[in-house]
Amino acid sequence: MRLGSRAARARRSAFGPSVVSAAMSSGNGARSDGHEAQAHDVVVVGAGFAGMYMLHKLRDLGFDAVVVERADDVGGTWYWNRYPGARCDVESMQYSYSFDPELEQEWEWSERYSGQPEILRYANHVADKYDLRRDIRFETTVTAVDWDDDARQWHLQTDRGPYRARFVVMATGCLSTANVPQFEGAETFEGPTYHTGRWPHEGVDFDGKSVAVIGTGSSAVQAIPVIAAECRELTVFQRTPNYSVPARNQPLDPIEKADWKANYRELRARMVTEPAAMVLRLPGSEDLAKEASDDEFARRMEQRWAVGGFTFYRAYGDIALDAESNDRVAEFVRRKIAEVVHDPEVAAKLTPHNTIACKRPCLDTHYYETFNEPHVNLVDVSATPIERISPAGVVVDGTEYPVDAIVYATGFDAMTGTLLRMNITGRGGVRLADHWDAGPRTYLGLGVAGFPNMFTVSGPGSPSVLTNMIPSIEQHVDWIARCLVDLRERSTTVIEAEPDAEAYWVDHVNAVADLTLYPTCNSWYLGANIPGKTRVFMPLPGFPPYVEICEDVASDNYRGFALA
Ligand code: NA7
Repeated sequence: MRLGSRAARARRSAFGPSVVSAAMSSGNGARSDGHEAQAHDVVVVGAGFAGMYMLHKLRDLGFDAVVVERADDVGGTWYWNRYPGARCDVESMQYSYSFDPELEQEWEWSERYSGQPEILRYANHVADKYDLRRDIRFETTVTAVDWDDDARQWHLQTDRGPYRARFVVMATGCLSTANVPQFEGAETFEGPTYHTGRWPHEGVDFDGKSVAVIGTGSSAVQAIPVIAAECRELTVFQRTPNYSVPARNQPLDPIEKADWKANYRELRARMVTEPAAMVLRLPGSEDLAKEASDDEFARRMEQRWAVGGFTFYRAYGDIALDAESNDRVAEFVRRKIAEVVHDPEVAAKLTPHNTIACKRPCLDTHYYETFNEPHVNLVDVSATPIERISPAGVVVDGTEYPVDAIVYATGFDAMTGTLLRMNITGRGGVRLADHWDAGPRTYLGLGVAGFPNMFTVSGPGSPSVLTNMIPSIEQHVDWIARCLVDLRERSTTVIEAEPDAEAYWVDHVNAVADLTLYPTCNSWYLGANIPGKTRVFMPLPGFPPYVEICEDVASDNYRGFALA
């Protein structure tokens, strides 16, 4: 009954026949190659967790929506990042959708933190349960997105034909464009190469092989112990040492799982009152680390180290704010590295000296311990960068390290990379790449001035990557859906961020970031990992105040957006 009525509603355009028929009759629907553009109320780009929920929500509300996705199945991040050891750093009972209590109750997570295969199975389960695939066009890559001011709609070009829509929702993920450094001679390497974010679905076997891993970020920290266990010899090329805290992964305690399931509503409500949209195993403290006595500090940090996970970083309220407190916590981790790693020279190389947690914090399972293995080597490339890749291996400072395979754990062009590669052109032919020349500019991380009817999910300027992504995604999708319903009810067809509101928001995000220690090191949050990328802190710290502002803006007739 419910499905039937939804299908019936979905058959017509939620904005009436005007979108489709006007566009068709304007002649804009036909491509020169004769392909007729598919017309929809909304085209969603990306079928990860954001795109899947957006589609489900839009269909439920009676909109005619379609998703285009470059992969051949759902899952987004969890479709692509299949590297050995890939695992979510957010605990599994919290890294899941909250929108349907039935889904919450029926799905069984097996570990404290879910591995990639289990999360991908969950994504597939969601796609099956809500019959999402019928409105997802797989293996379809968007090549251009142009706003048509006369027809008040977007034209999307894809490698599988054109689309038209009143609205576009960019559910393209924050870490979806791989960063592969352009090492001289890379193409001459005779063995296989892999990027962690574009890992093949099958056929990777490191048994008996000598493997290079380039990079020591979150992905490498997860992959290195697992690859080391598989291969004959592992050589890690490290440019910047990283702080990592034990994850303490383990099978999920059935009592804990039952407790979450019995109290999901209350716990979900609590999650969204937390700065990173997740409930920690030990409550965050507002105490100041620099004021704690030595005994108290040691007791508290040891306790959090033993519990594992992000709770470590909330031991004190000023870790992300005060350099002295931050260094006290950093020193605690440095001492742990020295305790764990047997060879003092290796320990020294693995020891970071920058601000802790200003790069994306890593959680691990036996990361530092892995460097005690006799077949694991560490090459410091901080002072002497990788010179080139030879047919046989990696060359640093004139020394060739021969390997059978190279793993690039070199990260992503985060938050803006995928959006900019889509060739988006807004009002007056302005390119998004030009509008964002000095760094991304958004209003609330949801809209961009000059780019009407385009929404970004967890875009730059929103808390996104500083939070548990699924609640952040749900908050954005719910906001966008509410907005589209409000526009439909008011027969409003265009919504666009006002330049002043956008400018105010960019300043606000910078001002909040400047209160923290985040801008003090070269992280992908700042775009500092991509040569030539403008250095701007992209996400907004603090989930609860952000949610409040979004609610307030919507309730105040979408303050800061122009409605036409
Ligand atoms: P990251 O955190 O950006 O890590 C990339 C790593 O690659 C990092 O250690 C970089 O060193 C290193 N890197 C990048 N370019 C080079 C070159 N040219 N030479 C040597 N080393 C290099 O990406 P991840 O995939 O690990 O993490 C992203 C995840 O964060 C995401 O999947 C979420 O799980 C959270 P650097 O520090 O820049 O000196």
